Amino acid sequence: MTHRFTTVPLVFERVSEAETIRRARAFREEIEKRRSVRHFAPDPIPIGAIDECIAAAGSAPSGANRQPWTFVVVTDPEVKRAIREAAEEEERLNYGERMTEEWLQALAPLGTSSEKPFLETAPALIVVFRHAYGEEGGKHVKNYYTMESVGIAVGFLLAALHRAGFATLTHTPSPMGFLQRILGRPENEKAFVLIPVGYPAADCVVPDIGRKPLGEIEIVV
Ligand code: IYR
Repeated sequence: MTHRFTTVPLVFERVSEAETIRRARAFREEIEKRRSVRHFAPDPIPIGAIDECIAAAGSAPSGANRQPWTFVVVTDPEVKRAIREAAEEEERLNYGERMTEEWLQALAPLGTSSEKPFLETAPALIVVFRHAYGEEGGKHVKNYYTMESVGIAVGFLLAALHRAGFATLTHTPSPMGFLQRILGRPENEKAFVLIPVGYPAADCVVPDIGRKPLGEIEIVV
């Protein structure tokens, strides 16, 4: 019954140590410039680039290679408005009742609120769905490490979108059941994250925050 995949030679370009360090540094310098953007220009984006970035995300490793993800690209203003309204409804409950005082205080320096205009101003929203289980021939099949798998794919996606020249935000207006409903996704697909994509507004500002230095996050044993 069980079968093994046939194998093919690995396509892999091994480069010199100096080139490895150069590439690692170049990537670091580029990805360090990524910031979460909450003020978007209404300018349209080349949607073909979004397709490329989603294809890059879809190349991520996943548990048992189940690729337990769907990426829904929303550009229709009506659908964006419906998503904004539903998200703000959840966020009003989050900020008003559900979030603890400690959580609200942790967010206060960022100045976020239940108002989410970027859900309409961003020219595209990518909603990433996690397949909690799979469907094959009407039967449920188990998926593995879906949180980890989709998290890795979203990392690829954010890096690809940044590389392509887009600004992004990772937004989680939980609970996100409304996204499954509005976008008509099946029962097994759970919204994982909502990513507004576009260009920053001309007057866009971001919080003046730093990242932990390497010495604080890396331990070499
Ligand atoms: N989802 C809410 C609250 C929020 C939570 C965290 I943790 C953040 O880093 C930022 C916001 C919102 O998007 O406003």
